[in-house]
Amino acid sequence: MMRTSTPHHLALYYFDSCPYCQRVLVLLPKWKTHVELRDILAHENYAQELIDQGGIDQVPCLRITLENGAVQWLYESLDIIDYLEGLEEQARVSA
Ligand SMILES: N[C@@H](CCC(=O)N[C@@H](CS)C(=O)NCC(=O)O)C(=O)O
Repeated sequence: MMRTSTPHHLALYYFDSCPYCQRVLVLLPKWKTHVELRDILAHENYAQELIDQGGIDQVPCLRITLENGAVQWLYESLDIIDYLEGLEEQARVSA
């Protein structure tokens, strides 16, 4: 298994009626990894930082803060799911 460095913080930019966001949202309860939810329709500042810092006005997007403070913006629902499943798997094997 490819090892992913453990993130310090995760935040999902989303809105409820987005079907691609729902793909990710429905899986979150079954995972131990904590993901902060950032609704871009409820909070304009989240929408703004997604565009300004992430670079693309598209949800879902996972903002990954690494232990060293570096920030990565991961777009595409299936890539986000793959990433989070990888973290879960890693947590399981190292438990
Ligand atoms: N292939 C993307 C599609 C995401 C997508 O189309 N999201 C819509 C909301 S449902 C969006 O943000 N559209 C705005 C845009 O693409 O500019 C995924 O699977 O995450």
